Amino acid sequence: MTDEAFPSESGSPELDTMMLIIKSFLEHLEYTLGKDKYSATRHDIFNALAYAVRDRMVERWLDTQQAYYNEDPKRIYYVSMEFLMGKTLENSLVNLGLLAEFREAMNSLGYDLDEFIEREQDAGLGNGGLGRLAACFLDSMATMGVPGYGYGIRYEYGIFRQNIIDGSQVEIPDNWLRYRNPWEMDRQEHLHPVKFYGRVVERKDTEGNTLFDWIDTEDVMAMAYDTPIPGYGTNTVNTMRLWTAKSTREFDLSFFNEGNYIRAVEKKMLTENISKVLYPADNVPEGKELRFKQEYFLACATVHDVIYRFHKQHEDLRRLPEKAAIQLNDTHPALCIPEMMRVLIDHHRLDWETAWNITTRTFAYTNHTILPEALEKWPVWFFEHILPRHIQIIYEINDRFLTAVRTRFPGDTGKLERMSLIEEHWERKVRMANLAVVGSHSVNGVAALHTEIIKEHVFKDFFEMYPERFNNKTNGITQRRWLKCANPDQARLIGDTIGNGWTTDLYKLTQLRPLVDDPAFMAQWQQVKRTNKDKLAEYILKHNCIQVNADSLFDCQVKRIHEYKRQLLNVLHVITLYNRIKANPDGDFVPRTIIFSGKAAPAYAIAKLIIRLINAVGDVINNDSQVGDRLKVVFLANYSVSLAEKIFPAADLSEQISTAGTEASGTGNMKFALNGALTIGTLDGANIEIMEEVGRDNIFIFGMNADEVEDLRRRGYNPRDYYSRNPELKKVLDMIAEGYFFPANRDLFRPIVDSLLNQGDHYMLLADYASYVACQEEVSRLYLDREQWARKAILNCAGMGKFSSDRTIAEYAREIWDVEPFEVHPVLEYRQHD
Ligand code: IMP
Ligand code: B1N
Repeated sequence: MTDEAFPSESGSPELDTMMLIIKSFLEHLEYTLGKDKYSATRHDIFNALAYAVRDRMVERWLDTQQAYYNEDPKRIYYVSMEFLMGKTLENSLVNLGLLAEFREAMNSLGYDLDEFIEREQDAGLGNGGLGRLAACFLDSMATMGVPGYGYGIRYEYGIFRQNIIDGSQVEIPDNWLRYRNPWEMDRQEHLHPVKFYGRVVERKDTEGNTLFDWIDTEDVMAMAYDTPIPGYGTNTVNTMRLWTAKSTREFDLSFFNEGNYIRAVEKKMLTENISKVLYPADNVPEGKELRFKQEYFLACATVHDVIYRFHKQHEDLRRLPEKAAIQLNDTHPALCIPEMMRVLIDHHRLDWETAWNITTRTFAYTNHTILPEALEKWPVWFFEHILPRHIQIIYEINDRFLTAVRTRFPGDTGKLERMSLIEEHWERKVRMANLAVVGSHSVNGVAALHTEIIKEHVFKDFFEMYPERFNNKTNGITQRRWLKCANPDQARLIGDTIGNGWTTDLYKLTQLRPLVDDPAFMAQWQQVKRTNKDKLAEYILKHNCIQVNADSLFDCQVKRIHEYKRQLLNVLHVITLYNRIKANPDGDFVPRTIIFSGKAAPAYAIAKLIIRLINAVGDVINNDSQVGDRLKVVFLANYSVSLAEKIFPAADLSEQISTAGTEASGTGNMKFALNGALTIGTLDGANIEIMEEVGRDNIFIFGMNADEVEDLRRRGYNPRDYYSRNPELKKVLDMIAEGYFFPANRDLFRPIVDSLLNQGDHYMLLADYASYVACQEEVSRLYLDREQWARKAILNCAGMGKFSSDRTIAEYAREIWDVEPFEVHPVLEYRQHD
């Protein structure tokens, strides 16, 4: 709808737009999908609609890419094993500014746009926060005119679908491509070979230099699929490029010689397994060979593409750092570093120092976790077997690096041991975090506290050696998806009151602050929340068959199930409330609906048991007529981007209760607050910065801070002290241990209580229990005063300016990437050059 380009046909530009949409939709239904209105399924209608929307992006997409080629700005490559995009239709329409037009066009054909917005499959190519952050960053880069690309893997199966059967998690494969993915375009011509296995031979060239040939390899092809990423209200459309594994044309001749055609074909097919499935572990690494191959597959294809694009316009690779920045989303793509070295040295014949200089100036690394078990370490024998050339390069990097350490800190062998890229235990391993730090010019954490912790603990030695490399980039979220799309009523109320500037400048929300004294605004605000809660209550009734009281406090903890996130602490509080009601059945209690949602890694037994416990506790409480609607416990199955979009707008209370010092940042905390929920949380991750922005009076903080946690651990923590001294806590734990919530198998939940009382309660739930329960009492008291509550909710939303991913990306652009916003001019200007 390049309205400037064409004179109006009907005399009304709106009508022209409508006609174009309808025409485009009908043409796709007929010519792309080969259907008419009699044969079209709902999937067909969705696909035709999606193609019509994609058409609206394509011109701007080509123009953006052409403009990048012509003007040659520095490109930013965000490399990530995960992109948790969720649904695309509504977000694209919002960013293109065509939501109303498409709604009307579909209406005139007798279709309800919302049905198709809802029907779309989530693209769930990620586990949680890290993958969703990558998706928010793509939206912000496109919106702010950063010439950015997302590089990842096109998994055929994304994060599993979670069913709850008899209270337990059951995993169902996510066959998200079954009804085709209308947003992607395959790029058969962008095909890179990726080598595995084989051996390295040395030879001399005519000048006597040593060259390395990696031969007898088994090759896989990486083929590109591109998805357009439209900015909000701009002409910029960036690219997300995902790689899929294709077998090479060659068959294994040895099988042919044996006359075994089928074996040859089978082997060929096995190589395509590399991009088959996303590993469903969040914050725990998967030490599997296939995962290692996936990581190298992404690294190799991406590095080749970056260099290929650079080479289209430049000769001299020494200029690469001026023209490209590569951001590593955690260490998962860190094999890019030795791969870049290999390409520069073995293919382009650069000397080591030049190659190293180019590499370190190009790469930057973001750390997302300090959990020691989550830091990636790959066995040296994996390298020797699968990437024999890379282990040579890593050894060389390490030799040179350790020489520098020795020079800086003579005689400090402990330091050498700790900083080495190789861990020398009974099984030698490559420490991927050390590799990423040494090979990058920037290392950042994702919230202020997290960055302090990596400087003082995880990377202390590295910080001493390279202080200038370390910096903080507090995470953010895109307000286009998490407010404008997810919560249209609140977005409209805000827009009607302070205008729509907040969609691209979230700090504009501060203008809501004075409105806490405006009774009319307050009433509308409360009405919006109530409507959202009614909708979620309907969803709960439909999916869980539980009737919840929409007037009760919606108390939500939605995130991956992990011990450090302490869903179990929340459960202890729930049982405490239950016991109080039972002890005082006629007492006055502030009614609560406790909502949980989240997936457990399939191999994480205790996390799965926590899901069972939540459901078992829910069964007892929800069916106890003495409790009534004063307390309900709901576990919503299959937490995903689209379920999150339903929960955040309906939440009153956001549970952010990780042990201080364990949650790197969190981003759900920001989504809740933006949608007008109050936070109950520890001084962990970005909660601290949320408190700074909304004010100490507008957030519920409890428990130990990170220093106190460390202190207590050093002094010796004994969970039994808390158990024996607190009768309410003791009773709760005894009930779980004795099978109160599962009489059919009274020992079922014993391992949970054991982990607390007999295995050290690593995340210190018992130490924070009393403070948490007391803080929850304050929450309930405040909820009785609905006006005070709404005031604080508004002040939370008003304070969220800092947490836009636009701010985060602006900081990366200025402080790490050194890029300026690049303006793509309206379509017409470029067309006229032709
Ligand atoms: P890519 O980033 O390598 O995918 O290239 C992006 C865009 O750059 C292409 O779609 C073209 O618009 C433009 N481009 C690439 N090569 C050329 C060329 O040789 N001449 C003009 N434009 C080019
Ligand atoms: O990254 C998010 C943070 O907001 C969260 O606090 C942090 O927990 C999360 C291995 C991870 N850290 N590490 C992972 C994911 C998958 C995997 O295989 C680790 N995820 C986080 C965004 O910064």
